[in-house]
Amino acid sequence: SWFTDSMREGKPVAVETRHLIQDTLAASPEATTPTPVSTVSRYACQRRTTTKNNNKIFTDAFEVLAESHEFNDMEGPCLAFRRAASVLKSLPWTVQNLRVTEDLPCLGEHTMCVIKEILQHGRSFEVEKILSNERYQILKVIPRSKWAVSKAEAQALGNIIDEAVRAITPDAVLTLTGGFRRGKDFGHDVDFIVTTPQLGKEERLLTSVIDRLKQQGILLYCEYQASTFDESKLPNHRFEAMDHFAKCFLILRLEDSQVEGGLQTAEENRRSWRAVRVDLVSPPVDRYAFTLLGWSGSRQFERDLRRFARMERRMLLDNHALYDKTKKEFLAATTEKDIFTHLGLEYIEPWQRNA
Ligand code: DCT
Ligand code: MG
Repeated sequence: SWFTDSMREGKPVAVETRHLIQDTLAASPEATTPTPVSTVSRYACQRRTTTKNNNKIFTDAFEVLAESHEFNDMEGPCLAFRRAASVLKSLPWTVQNLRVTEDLPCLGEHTMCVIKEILQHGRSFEVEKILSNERYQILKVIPRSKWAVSKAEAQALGNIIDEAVRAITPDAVLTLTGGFRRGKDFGHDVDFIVTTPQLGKEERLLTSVIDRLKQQGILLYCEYQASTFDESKLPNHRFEAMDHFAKCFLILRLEDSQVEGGLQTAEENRRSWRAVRVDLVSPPVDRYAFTLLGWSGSRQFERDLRRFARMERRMLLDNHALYDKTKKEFLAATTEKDIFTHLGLEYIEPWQRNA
């Protein structure tokens, strides 16, 4: 099995993990003891998580459990399994015994039981039961039925949109964000941010891009949402999943000839083009850094970044702004690094945000 294979590779059992905890949090006595103590932060924004997952056997099981709870509207346990999976994804080593998990955060009784089962039997019976459940299978088919987009296809789309954007506003900036910015090889869509140096010009830009794509005959579907962003309504104390900037959800027709190495379609389905989902968001330039950080994900990373800001710094972070509740002032940022600095966090590269 995968697990015994990785055991044979002889990966170290208790490798010291990187210490990412800073200032107040690092003042715990363990931080100064000479023995290597695995200090993994309970916040994903203080962990570096690449796309290389050394604990896939466990995190795949947790993902099934999280989904199953999600399908049953049980948000609490769902989040608990996602958090546990996220912690294991950040480890530069494979969990090989229960003892090493004792020092890890976010692992509850239930997740420990699953880890124990997998360590003993190479699989979890609870997970297998869910996988054989008909309701779970049906609900699972719905998200699976969508085609995954490849990196080459994302790049090809980037070129097409970049050309459209530049034809309209030569000094506009287009940035690839979402999972592809984090170095993922596949995604369910391609996310881009587009803005212009002149404040206020960005919203019209998006509608012009849509018109151009339509004229080119490659726009298969478009849902446009005008900006509802109102600076005077900041800071936003209410949690909202999405921002108020102008955005659109598109389905574009991507020609095989535009993609290096060809399309990712199965042999039997070979045709000269395929439909790809694209998200475009267009914030005013002074909000660009917040939007980039928010749209780069992962969802778990974003969730913990906001939670960290609120719980550890008394700050409110969203895709629009960062607000310091103690100083009662907004903290401006032109880059993502500025935001990490304001939060007193070490900078985490996009490819280390796959929490
Ligand atoms: N996002 C968020 N909260 C939401 C929706 C999105 O914080 N409710 C952020 C996280 C990632 C980014 O926006 C883009 O969203 P997705 O495309 O859904 O995520 P992704 O990481 O790009 O995943 P995929 O690779 O499957 O597209
Ligand atoms: Mg995406």
